[in-house]
Amino acid sequence: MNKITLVTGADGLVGSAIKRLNLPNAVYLTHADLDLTDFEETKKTFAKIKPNRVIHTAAVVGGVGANLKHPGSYFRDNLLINIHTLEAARLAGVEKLLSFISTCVFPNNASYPLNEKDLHNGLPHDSNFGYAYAKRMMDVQSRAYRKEWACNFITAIGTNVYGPNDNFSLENGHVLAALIHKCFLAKENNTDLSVWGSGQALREFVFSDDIVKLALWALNNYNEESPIIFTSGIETSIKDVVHLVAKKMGFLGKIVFDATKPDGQLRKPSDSAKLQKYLPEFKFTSVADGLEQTIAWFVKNYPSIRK
Ligand code: GFB
Repeated sequence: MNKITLVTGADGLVGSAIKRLNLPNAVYLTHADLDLTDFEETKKTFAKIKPNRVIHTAAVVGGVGANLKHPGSYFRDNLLINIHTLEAARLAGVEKLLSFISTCVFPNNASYPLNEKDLHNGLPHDSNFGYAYAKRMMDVQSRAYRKEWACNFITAIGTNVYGPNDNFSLENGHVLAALIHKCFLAKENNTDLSVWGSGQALREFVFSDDIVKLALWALNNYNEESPIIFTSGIETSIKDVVHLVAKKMGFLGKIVFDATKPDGQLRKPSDSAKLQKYLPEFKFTSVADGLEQTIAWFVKNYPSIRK
């Protein structure tokens, strides 16, 4: 019998990357198809589709700017989305569910590199505490459902994911998407390229197609109660990455760092040991290659991009 895989957030960065794979017997739900903050609708939809497996990528996300502006709605909407999705999956008898957390939800004062066991050992960074607590509850809910109902619900922890069909909003997007959009406009309008913060912050940038390969591996092979971090473990500074974006886009103008804008967490290096134990041969796409593919996608699709 062919197993049905339901993908939530199919119009998002990771969801649309999964959709590009054309998985057999997959059902893709976008926000327009189903409002996951509405439990009755969610329960009905899951009961109708009867998925065997779920890859839950839907979330209300944004970069440091959006998180600083919307801690309340990010907490409320992500908590509702996650509680409803996992409960509807349980009621529908889903055999395996994979959901996503991100390294920004770790305690701000955690020891480095961030390790899965430290997820709840301290307060998250103030810049995104609403989102962070909502996402941490997904780990709690997955563990609790495993204990009470033997649900095989697993969680993967992503870092700063980027790629085609990201949200390229100048104000609310994640850094690489926002910088590509800004650089495109600066080149077109012959203006400076303004970068937020000091440029000293470090991030582990992981290409969306890599996250999808790891997600499918986990869906088929990872069954542990504790989360697993999907990271290359390689940090890149914002300063270096903005020069890489400018080079790849042929921008020759001035790059200015706007100290009135937040740096957010200075760094959040995460531990790749668990992933390497399972997949020692996995090869991550380099930031240079991933940026090349993302920029090509952006230039080809502009202006019909999410912004
Ligand atoms: O992707 P980002 O906004 O979120 O990265 P976080 C922010 C870093 O990039 C900060 C710098 O150091 C910013 O100063 N930056 C420079 C910019 N220019 C820009 C710009 O034009 N736009 C943006 N957005 N940043 C998020 C969490 O943290 O990480 C989310 O808040 C999520 O919840 C995401 O988990 C993965 O990496 O700081």
